[in-house]
Amino acid sequence: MRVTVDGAPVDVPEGATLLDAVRAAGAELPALCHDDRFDPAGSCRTCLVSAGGGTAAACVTPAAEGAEVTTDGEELRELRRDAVELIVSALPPRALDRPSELARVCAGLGIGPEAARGPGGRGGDDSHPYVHLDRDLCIACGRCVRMCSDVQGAFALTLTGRGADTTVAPGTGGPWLESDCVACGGCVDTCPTGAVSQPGPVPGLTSADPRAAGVRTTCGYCGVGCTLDLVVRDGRIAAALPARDGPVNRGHACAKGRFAHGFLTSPERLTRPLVRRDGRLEPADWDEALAAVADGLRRAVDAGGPDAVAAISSARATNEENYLLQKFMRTVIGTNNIDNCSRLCHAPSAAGLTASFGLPGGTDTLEGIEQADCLLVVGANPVEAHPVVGARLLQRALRGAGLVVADPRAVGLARHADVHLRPRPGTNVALFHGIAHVLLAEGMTDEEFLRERAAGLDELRETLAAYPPERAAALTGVPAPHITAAARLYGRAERPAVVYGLGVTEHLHGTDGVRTLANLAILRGAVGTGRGFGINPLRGQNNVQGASDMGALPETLPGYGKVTDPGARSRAEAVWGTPVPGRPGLRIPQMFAAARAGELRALWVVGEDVTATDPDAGRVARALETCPFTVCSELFLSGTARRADVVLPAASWPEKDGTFTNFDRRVQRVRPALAPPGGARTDFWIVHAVAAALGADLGCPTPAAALEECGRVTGLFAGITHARLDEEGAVPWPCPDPRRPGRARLYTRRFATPDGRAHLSAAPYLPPGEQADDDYPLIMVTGRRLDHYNSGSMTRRGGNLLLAPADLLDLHPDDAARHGLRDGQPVLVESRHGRARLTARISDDVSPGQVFCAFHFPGSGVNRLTSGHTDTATSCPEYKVTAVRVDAHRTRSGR
Ligand SMILES: Nc1nc2c(c(=O)[nH]1)N[C@H]1C(S)=C(S)[C@@H](COP(=O)(O)OP(=O)(O)OC[C@H]3O[C@@H](n4cnc5c(=O)[nH]c(N)nc54)[C@H](O)[C@@H]3O)O[C@H]1N2
Ligand SMILES: Nc1nc2c(c(=O)[nH]1)N[C@H]1C(S)=C(S)[C@@H](COP(=O)(O)OP(=O)(O)OC[C@H]3O[C@@H](n4cnc5c(=O)[nH]c(N)nc54)[C@H](O)[C@@H]3O)O[C@H]1N2
Ligand code: SF4
Ligand code: FES
Ligand SMILES: [Mo]
Repeated sequence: MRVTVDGAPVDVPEGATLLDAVRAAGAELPALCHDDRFDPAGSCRTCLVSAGGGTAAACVTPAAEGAEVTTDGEELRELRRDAVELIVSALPPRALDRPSELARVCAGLGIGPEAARGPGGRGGDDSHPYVHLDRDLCIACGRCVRMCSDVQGAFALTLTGRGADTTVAPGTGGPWLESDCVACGGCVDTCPTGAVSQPGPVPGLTSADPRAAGVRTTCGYCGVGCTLDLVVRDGRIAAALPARDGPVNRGHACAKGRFAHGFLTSPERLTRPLVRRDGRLEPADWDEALAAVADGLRRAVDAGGPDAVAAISSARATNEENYLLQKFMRTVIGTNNIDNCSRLCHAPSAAGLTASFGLPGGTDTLEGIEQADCLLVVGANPVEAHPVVGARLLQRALRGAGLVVADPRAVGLARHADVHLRPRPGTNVALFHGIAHVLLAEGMTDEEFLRERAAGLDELRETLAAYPPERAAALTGVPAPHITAAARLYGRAERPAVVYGLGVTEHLHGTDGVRTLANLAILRGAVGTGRGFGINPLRGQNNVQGASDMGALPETLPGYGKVTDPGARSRAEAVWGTPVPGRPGLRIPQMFAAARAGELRALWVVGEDVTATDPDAGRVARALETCPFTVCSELFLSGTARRADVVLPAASWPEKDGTFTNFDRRVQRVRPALAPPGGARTDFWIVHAVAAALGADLGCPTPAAALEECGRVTGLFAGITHARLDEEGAVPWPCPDPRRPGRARLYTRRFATPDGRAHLSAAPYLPPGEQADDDYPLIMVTGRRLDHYNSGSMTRRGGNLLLAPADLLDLHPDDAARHGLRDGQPVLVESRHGRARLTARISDDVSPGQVFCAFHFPGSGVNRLTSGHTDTATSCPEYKVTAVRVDAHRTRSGR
């Protein structure tokens, strides 16, 4: 559509406003109550233009074909100046002292500090570690409130007071810290005056500020992959601004990526290698530490051959680092004993999605969510674990998409769900079969799709005969009418989307869970169509997709060629110039078992605190103690590092160069904003150095060269280079061709299975590995909380600790009463495997007979409770089902 701005023609898309047109024409216009991230309100009148013979607020006026807009002219300027002057007059003079959008607008209109004549003295709120409120600076534009409701969906803020005294405040009335604020930083980033701001050296800095120009990188916490601009002052991150053109996050972020950077400068950061001497870890220089590593690895190989050595690679580290470590293990040590924490979370997704569709990733791109008319969110809590995606899903539901949540707990999205299914933990397969049964019984399947593009319908139909809703209800505890209602919502939607998480995978039959969930998308023909969202796992760690893509897995090479496939091996061998072992290596649980059995003689753990996060921690600790030589590359002296013979100090994501691959397969750049502290080095440097200490040269001297080399091993990433990413921002794989875009949406023509069809699974429901009994009457589910990240090694070192100071055990009021437990009371939790100490939180977010806790404080010992049961197909631990008993924990004083 073409409009004219101050006499010059400009093209704008359908639905654009006059403000969009003005900006597209390169003209400046104040817009103090507006932000592109939410719909306009049109309340401040600072964006006045003339159009259609009158004066209009540009932000709320739709642009029409041929419209003529004027921004120039003394009269219009005067009107805008009056509007801004009126706003400014209520503020105290200091309001214009500091850089802010308001200050820039005033400068542009020639409004000086004398215009600010307000009395001030309205006070503020600095209870929160990351968000401070200075009421004197608030102009009640409502942007923070709308960011909070329309983007984040937290609804934590409101405007209170009358007339000129109106300011923002938490809706709960009390201090900000105790409000519903989730610390996404949205209010801080939109506030035009700095009234709501991040404390620190650059208060009031926002992503719209010309001062912002930070180092553009990708968040190193979760798999969403938010683009952040890191602004550094005095060697610290002063702000991590959410990039408005971030391909995934579009100007949004969460409490971790946005604010949780205190760990970087923690005095506990490892800055020198440590080597065990006479039983104690002592500081050493790099030469000594590397010699000790080389010596330990050599001895292990001498004593037990290459397969006596294993490495756990880090899903926190970059693609290039993972590529290098697996290359090191395969070509220098000569073993496939390499794995990563995908084993602990989405290995069943990789296996299940490959079996169903052909490739081990989600089927579509997050953008597909925008078209979905029904969301089926299963065993995932994105509001806490993938907040930027969670916020998008919530907005989609608030704007009318149907929402079915399947989770035993009342997670954040469940509050907005049309149907909340609460299966007993470990009964997903029965639930999915119940839904599938209804889809078939009520004719809600896509016959043509099933005929043309799917396989396995007859076998599935036979299995499903045994799962009418009533039987599924008996197995899962979900009332039959809820199962039917969910099936109808999903089954009648045009473009339904499935989003799922660890509540599907971390089970004894996790791979069956993934496959039988995929059945629903196949039955509906809602996958491989190129419209909608298909089925997508919310992968966890910042680079867990990438660690697996790069071949840090015992059974597959970079790009998922099987180590047992001579063709795949020879392709890698041609690039690496050395033979690649053909025997699959050990998976993480098998590594520990081999260590306990005396067969594993050296273990190198990179960036994973296995003593805190692997299940049945007592047995993990025993494995590390039995293993004759262990190395740990870490930021901190974690439980795993404390047990190691050599500890190597590593750099963290804001100190690294490389790439991460997010949950929807987008490869994005990671760029260093800071130097690692002291003698800490990147994992890339460390792997090279260890290889060199063994007399080997791994080639690919830079991360860019490593990614390029990986592209020669596998076509999946052949078209992706650092240079290309620097230009394009993000490129999804598969991307075999540097001149063509990657494929964000898979299978639009055929599935990647050998026969090109999507495969339905007829696996029956089988019960979980752990069962409650009289001794252990409660089922414990473990998972995540918003403010902490996994082992908590990073989020416990900084302001997030103030937001969530301890691991809590959620108990239903009935169970609390039965066990005589009060809210806030210390509680002893015991399972068949160990004991843990937590703090009781009484809440009906959990069902009776179930308890929930996170594992973010290793000291509380949650993973001493979890069992050694693992997914039968992939060895992913059954973290979601542990039988426990609880007891009031008596302290020494006897109270
Ligand atoms: N804040 C924060 N964010 C994180 C992380 C973190 O530690 N903290 N970790 C990251 C990582 S590594 C990962 S893998 C992701 C994980 O992200 P999610 O998969 O969303 O996380 P979880 O909380 O572990 O589990 C999801 C849900 O599964 C439910 N559930 C348990 N058992 C069952 C079941 O049998 N059936 C069904 N339908 N649901 C069940 C639980 O109640 C829980 O709400 O999060 C990532 N993001
Ligand atoms: N009970 C229970 N346990 C679980 C789960 C559950 O749901 N329930 N979920 C499981 C899942 S899904 C996962 S992914 C695992 C996660 O388990 P982990 O991978 O052990 O957890 P993280 O805290 O993410 O961090 C790993 C360690 O890496 C270090 N680190 C961070 N960045 C870097 C880096 O760049 N280089 C190096 N060398 N080190 C770095 C951190 O300091 C931290 O100690 O936990 C699993 N454990
Ligand atoms: S949603 Fe995930 S990627 Fe985005 S800022 Fe938060 S932790 Fe980082
Ligand atoms: S920005 Fe248009 S009325 Fe406020
Ligand atoms: Mo994970």
